[in-house]
Amino acid sequence: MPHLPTWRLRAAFARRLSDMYGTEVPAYTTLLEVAGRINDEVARRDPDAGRLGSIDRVTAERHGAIRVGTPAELRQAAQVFAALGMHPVGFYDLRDGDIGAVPVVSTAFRPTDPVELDRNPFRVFTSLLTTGDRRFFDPELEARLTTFLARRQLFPPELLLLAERAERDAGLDESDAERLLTLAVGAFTLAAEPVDRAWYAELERISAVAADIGGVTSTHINHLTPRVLDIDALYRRMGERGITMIDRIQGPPRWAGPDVLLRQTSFRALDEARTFREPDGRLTRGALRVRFGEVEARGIALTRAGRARYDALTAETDRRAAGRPAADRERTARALWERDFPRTEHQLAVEGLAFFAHRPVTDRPRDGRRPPADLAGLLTDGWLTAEPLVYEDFLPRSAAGIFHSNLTGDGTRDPLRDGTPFDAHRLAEALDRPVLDPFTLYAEQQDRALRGALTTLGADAALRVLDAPAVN
Ligand code: OOG
Ligand code: NI
Repeated sequence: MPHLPTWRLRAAFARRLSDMYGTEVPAYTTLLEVAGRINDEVARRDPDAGRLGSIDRVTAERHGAIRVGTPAELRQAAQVFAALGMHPVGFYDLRDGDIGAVPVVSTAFRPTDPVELDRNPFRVFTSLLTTGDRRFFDPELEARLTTFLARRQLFPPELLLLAERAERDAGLDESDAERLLTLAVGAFTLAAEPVDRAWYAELERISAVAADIGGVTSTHINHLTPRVLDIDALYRRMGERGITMIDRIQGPPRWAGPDVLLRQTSFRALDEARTFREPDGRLTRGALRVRFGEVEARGIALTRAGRARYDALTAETDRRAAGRPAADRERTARALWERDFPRTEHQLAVEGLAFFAHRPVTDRPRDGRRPPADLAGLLTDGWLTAEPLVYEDFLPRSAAGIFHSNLTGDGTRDPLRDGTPFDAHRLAEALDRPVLDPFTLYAEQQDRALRGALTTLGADAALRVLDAPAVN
């Protein structure tokens, strides 16, 4: 029987999940329509539209978000994603942001190889409830949560076995693939199981996210996010269709310079009908509103130095725009960016602020001249071109902002208590798999391309630029 390789499983999963989510959240279908139309318009008017990914990749591109309750559940989710060629990248701690702290730590499962990313870049932001964090949960509530979570099974054993096999064999035959996909989509579908009203409400007082994770017996996809080439146009057009978006687009401002990192915005999903079990045992109909719609525009991946520049600009924007309306903030941000951020990709490359794949230019007469031995010279004199690498990850501040703007209440957090220390290392232990560092992945990709390009140019001296700190 034909073998379906990992990437086909991933692409099929992303498509089926999208179809399923469209039946659950109708506004998502509207969002896909509007995003698709805008992408076509941009592709027609802008010859550079494919610079950060082919239009086919961008049209199929989604990220999802899921939330789990225990390290064991996280390991099982990781097994399912490993079957699809998605690995944990990055560590995000959303517990003590100044806006909208939520009791979770997160990672993103995604492909890491550039070829795999081109085939299908599906990624899932995955959050783990930090039940041991005393700012949110006292020991007694933690114990009850642990008991509740230990009794549920998010992923059927048959799915986990198939996923192990798919990971080991880098794919499955057609009938096993069909079974894996059906079970995997099923695991992320909103379950009909009644929600225990009192238990849910008790957790909701602490955090709506805690209730969404620990108040029910299954998990579900929280949102699925398409990628759009002009997010400002999308924001306006969704408003015209009567869908109320949050008050702004998170991330860098719209400006005349290069698109970097990630810009995201979202809207709250409507009430969703759920069955509740009341304290007296009766079943009643009610509604919950925990899921939302989100859309994003992706830009160039920044190096650590570039990211530090971005973080500094964001902090300065916050300082100046504190207490002002969203439109003022956007103007303030734009003015600061125009003052402090490189206005061209070339400048980003020369200053080592963003990641690029360098390609050799071999079709120019050189009159026997040798390539210079520094990256800036190689770029400025036209020996190399630099293709930007797309940012494949998330921004903790935008994530916290998006979580927050879609919650019902602020919940309660006791700031006087200490949080449990949690870092990438501890998350890797919980996962029993390494958590990869996004900066290292981009740097390796850049490095490989640059070595190849310099070898083609015969730029022996220039190979030494690889050791210069500005490169990554
Ligand atoms: C995850 C929120 C983070 C993003 O795009 O930054 C996120 C969640 O709501 O579970 O998806
Ligand atoms: Ni998201």
